[in-house]
Amino acid sequence: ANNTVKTAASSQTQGHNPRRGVGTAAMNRAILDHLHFTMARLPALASRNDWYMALSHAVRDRMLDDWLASLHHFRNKELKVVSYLSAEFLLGPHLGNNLINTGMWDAARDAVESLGLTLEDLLRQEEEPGLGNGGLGRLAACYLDSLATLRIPSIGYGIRYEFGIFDQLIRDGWQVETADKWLKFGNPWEICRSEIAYEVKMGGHTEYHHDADGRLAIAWLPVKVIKGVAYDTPIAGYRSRITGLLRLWKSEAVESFNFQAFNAGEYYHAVDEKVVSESITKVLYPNDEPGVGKLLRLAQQYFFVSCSLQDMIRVHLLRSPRLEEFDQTFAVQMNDTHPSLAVAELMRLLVDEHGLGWDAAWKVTRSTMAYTNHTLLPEALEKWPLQLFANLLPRHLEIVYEINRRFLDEVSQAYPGDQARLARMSLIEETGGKFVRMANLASVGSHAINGVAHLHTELLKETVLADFYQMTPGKFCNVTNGVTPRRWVLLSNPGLARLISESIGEEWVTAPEKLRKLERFASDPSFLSAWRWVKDANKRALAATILERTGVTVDPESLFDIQVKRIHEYKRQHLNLLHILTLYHRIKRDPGAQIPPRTFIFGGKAAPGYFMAKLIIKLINSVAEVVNTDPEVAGRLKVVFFPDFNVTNGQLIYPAADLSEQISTSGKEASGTGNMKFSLNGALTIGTLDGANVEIREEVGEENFFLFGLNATEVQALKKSGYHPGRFYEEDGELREAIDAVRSGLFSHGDAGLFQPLVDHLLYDDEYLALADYRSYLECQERVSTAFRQRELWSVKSVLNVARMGKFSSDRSIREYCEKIWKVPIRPPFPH
Ligand code: 475
Repeated sequence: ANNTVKTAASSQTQGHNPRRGVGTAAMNRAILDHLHFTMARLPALASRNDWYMALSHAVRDRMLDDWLASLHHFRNKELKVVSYLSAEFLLGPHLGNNLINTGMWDAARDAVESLGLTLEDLLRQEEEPGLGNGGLGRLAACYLDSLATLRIPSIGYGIRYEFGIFDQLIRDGWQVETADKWLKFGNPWEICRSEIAYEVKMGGHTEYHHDADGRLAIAWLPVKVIKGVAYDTPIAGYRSRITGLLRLWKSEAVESFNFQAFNAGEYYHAVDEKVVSESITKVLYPNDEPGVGKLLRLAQQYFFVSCSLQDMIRVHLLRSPRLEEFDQTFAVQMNDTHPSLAVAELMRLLVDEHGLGWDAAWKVTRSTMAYTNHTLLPEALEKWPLQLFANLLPRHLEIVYEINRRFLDEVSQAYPGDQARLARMSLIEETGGKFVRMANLASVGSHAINGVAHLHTELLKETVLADFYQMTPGKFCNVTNGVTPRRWVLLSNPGLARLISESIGEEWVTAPEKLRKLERFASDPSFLSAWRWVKDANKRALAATILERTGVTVDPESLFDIQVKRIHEYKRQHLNLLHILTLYHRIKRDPGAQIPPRTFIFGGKAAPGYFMAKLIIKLINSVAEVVNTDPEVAGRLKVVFFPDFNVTNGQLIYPAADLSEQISTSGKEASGTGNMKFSLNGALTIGTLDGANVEIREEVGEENFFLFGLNATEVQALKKSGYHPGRFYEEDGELREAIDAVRSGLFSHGDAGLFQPLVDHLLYDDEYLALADYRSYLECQERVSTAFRQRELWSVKSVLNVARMGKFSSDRSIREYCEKIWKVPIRPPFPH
């Protein structure tokens, strides 16, 4: 930068990167040094958290050489930088992952043990940064891992929420939310860059005047200016010597603006202002919240998008003064529509602040931006009430209108006289209140639009974005999601990772297609028994934690049947419940019934304002209470709600599953990524033809996947012909019995009213066709039970699942983004 101070040292730093000592002795020394100099603690008085902090600082130190070298890429004109804009990054704990990716695990473990501690204990100390709701945020985190592993210069841009996703407690069977205070004990992984800060304007109005040269100049006179400060977190690639950058923005008051009238009377007013400014990045919004249009959420979106684009422009100007070439410096990916204000903001920065003409600015904006869609649920498509948008972003509304005017001209040229199409494609919705449609803004402003699984992309083209597809089919492509095998196998399932590596070598970690080599071990009895041993150990570990957290004893020999994901009607946790209720009734009817023991494990958070989802949690817990304590069940069925499902808990849960529940209504789950984590850890899937399930089944083979239910076409047809859930209820005795039991108060201490809303919803609406798929699901579950009786065969299927899951590595997804969308060359792997 211009303000770099030249010193004797600065001329000799480039290219020369001595790695700090990574042996056990050096680590031991570094931990003690940090305990002393960073934590200011004597070893005898240090808490476990002090040791965790000292170790983490020692590890971070050792990541800095690679990181500083990687930051240099941003200035290299030859390298395009991927900028991943996301309102959420659900990272999960850093320490273990960084130890794995940098190869420092053994040294750290030995150093910690030489100090009389265990690495396991220190790992447990970390509060995970839960800066996301679920799939979308976790996907962003997997992509950062892959970008760094593939040595692609990248920056993840987002929001440094002070409170991430709430912690979930279960009280009397109900979900209770508590604040996630992840920063309470400090965050050793981030570095505050006070000097990297930008001002963000909000509110007010615009004025037009002619400048000295007679040109029209536009001034936005805001009522408020907020400062965004960068907090950087290094993201280690797997043995790649490249460290990616996650840059999160924290909002602060602008001193000059707020404190300009600094006198006694204004002081408290100024402090008030500071509180308001800092509130922008206070809290992560839960998804699935009914009642759109929270001003603070729009402010968050604009805030992080503006800081990020200003930062990118600064970086670009270090390379070249020509902003027309911005698209050669950055490829910007918008993770859903949450960052789609970037289209209007980049136009504003280029036109208003940097003097580009509209056409030049539009050309470079479009060729820079790309948009990923993550949902087909029409109610989840973001739109902002026009008045609210106008109040916060008056200049952006003008820009949106201008984009829209020009765009609708193109539409009417392409489709003369098609008024209905114009109304549908407009960036402004005008039927029943006015709104700005963010998916339309993102689509118009991007050169590429992608869905996250093959089926999802096809449905996108046919439904929510059909008009855009018809007009510009070439913009559309599919990139099926993936997950990182580093966190989701190496770190979370070390036993399985070791067995795999001992059998086929270690290449699978970065070349998962090599997992295919496991296929020939599927007929080796001693390998299969080692495989089973690993799974059983994982099940015992989960059983111990379940006992500790819920007081429920579960049998590690039983089939672990697991559904963990956000609670939502379209994901159909209640369909899973109907199966449990049916098994329960079969046992009650015939206490000697041959039912192979099963443990049903649920986990997931409900949006705090989503009543039906919360009622489903209550019902799971209520059924658990009755079933788990009924002596006639005799331990054959256990139901567990594992509280506070998050990344940390996921790392324990996925490796312990026998059966993965992926039972959404076909056509509703965009992709799913939990489905991939389960199968990669040797679970078999019971699922519908939805999202990435379709592709998982194709890969692992239909004989190794339990398929049931209507497909997306049949779902559409049934809905069109008029769906009457009541008929399924009338015609299926077992279904009736299950629903009647819920209705009777059997699970609510006789309170027949408690679950009435859920029952009514199923009988009279059942938007997600749980009753239509019930019988097919039950029959399929019987095939599961039969298969599980033949343990050897089950293990073969389990091995084949893992062997054939290579496609679902996020490395493959990132390579596809590079090729199809970002036009970033794939660099050869780092030789190690
Ligand atoms: C899909 N979150 C999964 C996953 O592509 C898919 C929505 C609004 C506000 C905040 N967060 C959201 C999502 O929409 C989300 O997580 N979507 C999920 O994205 C990754 O695998 O099918 O439901």
